[in-house]
This record gives sequence, structure tokens and C-alpha cells, in this order.
Amino acid sequence: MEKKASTPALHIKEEGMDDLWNVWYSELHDGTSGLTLKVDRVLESRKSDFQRIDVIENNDFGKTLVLYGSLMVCENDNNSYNEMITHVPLFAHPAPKQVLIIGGGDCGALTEVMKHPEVDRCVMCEIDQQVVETTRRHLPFLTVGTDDPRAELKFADGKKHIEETDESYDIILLDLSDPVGPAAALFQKEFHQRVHDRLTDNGILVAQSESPFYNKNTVRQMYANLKSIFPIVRMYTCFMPIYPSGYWSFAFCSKGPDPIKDLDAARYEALRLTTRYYNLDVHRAAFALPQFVRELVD
Ligand code: SPD
Repeated sequence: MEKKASTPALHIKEEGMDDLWNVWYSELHDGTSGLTLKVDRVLESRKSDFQRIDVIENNDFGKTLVLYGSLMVCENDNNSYNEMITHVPLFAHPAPKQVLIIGGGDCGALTEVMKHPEVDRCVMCEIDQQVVETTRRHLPFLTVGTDDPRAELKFADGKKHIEETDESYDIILLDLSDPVGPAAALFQKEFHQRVHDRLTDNGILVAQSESPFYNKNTVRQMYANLKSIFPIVRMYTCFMPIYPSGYWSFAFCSKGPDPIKDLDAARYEALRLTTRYYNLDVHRAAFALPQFVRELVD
């Protein structure tokens, strides 16, 4: 009798479905390089009146808010951006009572401002209410500050608010997304001049000022403009792993207080702040700039 040919074994992998879970998010910073994350889950994707909003989850960064295809804030970034945009000016100002945040929709900066008992009121003027609501759903530790009775949320165009308000603030924070689309106007000299005019005599403006590595032209132009408006303009930086180059900058612009000489270390010690990134050494060291960055802003 003819022998039946044995069927070749079919290699079916029964375990290890993880290998098939292969979805990636890539953000190109200048068209030729960028950051790529493996997406464990897509938690939400929507379109607001202003932009696309996504929340994805990644093993290293945790839940991450993405606006217009750009990473904004995540669970595991040690809160460096939010702590540095807020505590640096708040501890340099002698009596920060009235604070205005333009942008800041994830509310992380507002939540840090609310840790300061000296602050009587903090207005946050954000154009896109959906950013606040999405953050509240997925990253609620960032939005706790919104429950503070001193916090005032206004959903409006920050440029219009600055143009129309007659209020003055001790500290104004420009917690903005990148200078693309409507946000671009908030990086211009004319807007910075109006912000200057809404500050009290000892007022401080801190503006996020992009990556000194990827955004050299923006940085150069922005600091030249700010220096023509404010007597004191100093750049400081932080490590921000989800932003382009992981190295991010802020413009400290002041009508009086110096960010180092006027740092109120006693107030910091007395407050016993819970932070993950900010401390007095980091405050001082953040103003030390590498030579290639100095050359952009000096
Ligand atoms: N490419 C991302 C730059 C974002 C800078 N600001 C973000 C504001 C988050 N509160």
C-alpha cells in the first residue's frame, strides 16, 4: 500500500499575541527626525472646534494628551513643564496675588499655581474647552486646581482677553501650544507688548519658548522682541521628555524681580511644596545655559 505523505506542520503561534499589538505614534519635529511611541491603547480621539484631540497610552509615558498631532502632557513626565512655568516666577515675585494663564488647557499649570497660598486669584483663559474636559476625563490629577475657589476658567481667545481686559496681573503665563495656526499670533511682539502693559509694576511674564535645538529661528526672534519690551529677559530650561529634543525653554521677562537674586528661598522652605521636578537647586540651575543656547538669546 502506498504510504501517505505526512502533512507538514503548520507553525501557528498560540501565545504571544502581544507581538501583534503593533501600533505606533510618530511625531516628526522638523520633517526628518522626531519621537516615536508604541501605542498600548487609544483612549479617545475627537475633533474640537479648534483642533484634533487624542489621548493615547504608552508604557513609558502613561496616558498622554496629544493636540494637533503634538504631544502635550503625560502621566510620567515628572510634571517638569508645569512646575517650571509656574514656581519659577511665583517664587521670584515678592507678592504674587493676581495670576493670569493664557492657554494651559490641560490645567497642569493652574494646579501648580493653586499650591501658592499668596495667590488670591488665578484666571485661566483657554480657547478650547474640550482640552480641559478631555484632560479631566483621562488625567484628572492635572485638573484638581480647577476646584479651587480662587481659580477662574474663561473659555475665550487669549489674544482678545489681553486686548479687551482692563485688569492687571502680577504674573502672566503664556502656556501655549506651538506657534502654528491661531497660536502664532501669541508669539508676536505686538502681543507681548500688550501682555507687558497688563502687568503690575513688579510684574513677571513667563512664556514657553520652544526647543533651543529645533526652533532656533523662533527662539532668536522671540527673545529679540522680548528684550525690546522688558528690562529683564532671561531664558531658563527644563528636561521635558515628550517635547522635541527633550530640552525645553521658557522666557522669564520681568519689570523688576530678578529670577535668582529675588528667589524667595524662605517662602519655598516654609511652603513645603510637593513637587516632582522643581526645587531650589533646579530653579537656580535652570538659568545656566549651554553656549549654543546663549548664542541664540544674548
Ligand atoms: N510641541 C509641544 C509644545 C507644547 C508646548 N506647550 C504645551 C502646553 C501644555 N500645557
